[in-house]
Amino acid sequence: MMDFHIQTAPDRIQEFLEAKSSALNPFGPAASMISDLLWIMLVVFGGIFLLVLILLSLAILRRRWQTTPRPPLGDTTFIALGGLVMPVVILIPLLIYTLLVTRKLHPPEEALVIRLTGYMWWWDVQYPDQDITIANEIYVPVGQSVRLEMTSGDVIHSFWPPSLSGKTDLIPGQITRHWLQVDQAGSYRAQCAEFCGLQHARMALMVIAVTPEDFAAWVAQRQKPQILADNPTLQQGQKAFMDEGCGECHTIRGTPAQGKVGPDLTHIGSRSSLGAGVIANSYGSLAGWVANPQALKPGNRMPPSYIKAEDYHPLITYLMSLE
Ligand code: HEC
Ligand SMILES: [Cu+2]
Repeated sequence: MMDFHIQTAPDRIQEFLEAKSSALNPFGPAASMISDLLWIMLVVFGGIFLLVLILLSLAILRRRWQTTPRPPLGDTTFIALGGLVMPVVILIPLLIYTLLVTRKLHPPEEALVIRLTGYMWWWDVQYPDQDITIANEIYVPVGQSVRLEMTSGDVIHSFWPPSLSGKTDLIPGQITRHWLQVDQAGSYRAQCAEFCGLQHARMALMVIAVTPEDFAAWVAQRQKPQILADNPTLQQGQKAFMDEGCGECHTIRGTPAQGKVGPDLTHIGSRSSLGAGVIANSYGSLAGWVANPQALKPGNRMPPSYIKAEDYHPLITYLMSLE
């Protein structure tokens, strides 16, 4: 007798669709500074653009009004003012302001440390002090400074959560740092912002900000290894996972599966999406992904699997039970 353990997806899909990702709609101090800078530049340069257009129109029209020819370089003070003094007076303060903002974007020493490693085409996320590994999503407590220490396992990627902060590259062999702080609980979408191959566009990452209490509860939950319940369906599913070689590439903590090629699956059942934001996680989409990951994300580094029909439901049920 099989027990059906089918997750309802709507709340996950909702979370996914509502994830904020606009640089014009900041939800953290870093994003606010960047958007202020953006607006100031837009107003100043928009004003200059308008002024230039007005002067240009006047110049075009003047030829029709004036009949006496003028020397080609008429008014040199106008050229000196408009071409030299004005740009210096406008650009130097803006340059200083930009440099000051850039300085302030450095992450503080006192911060929650998260290690982020980019791979083609997914994100490995580790909390070294909490001993937690997840993938494709980052949980953070609201209002707390987070320092991302980032690197890449293959090519250059770039981390960009538009409504939270700026962009920082993930570079193989180097550690780059990024300051993340979220003011309001919610889901925020980040995206790889450096072209990194075929599925670059499908390399999203969810930043989920929760209250400090919820974060503490989340940490306690994520620290637990997976202990197999005394349930024949789940046991059959776990056996299928090991027999099919999934554990060569994936880790499920508390089991013999310790692979590091693909995302850690210790808590795959609670993941909001599969394939780094390709599809909301549900029983159906997970079954589809495992059957043929190349259909959902062509070119990704997971091969199709050939699982026995009778093992299929137990395997997916087992994976969904890993919360
Ligand atoms: C050759 C290594 C390899 C094998 C074998 C493998 N996978 Fe994967 N798997 C990957 C990689 C790499 C990804 C990430 C793909 C991406 O998003 O670009 C992945 C992604 C996944 C995901 C989505 C994880 C997430 O967070 O989005 C699931 C679920 C999964 N694999 C399950 C399985 C199962 C079940 C098996 C065995 C039938 C298996 N994998 C076999 C490499 C592998
Ligand atoms: Cu990338």
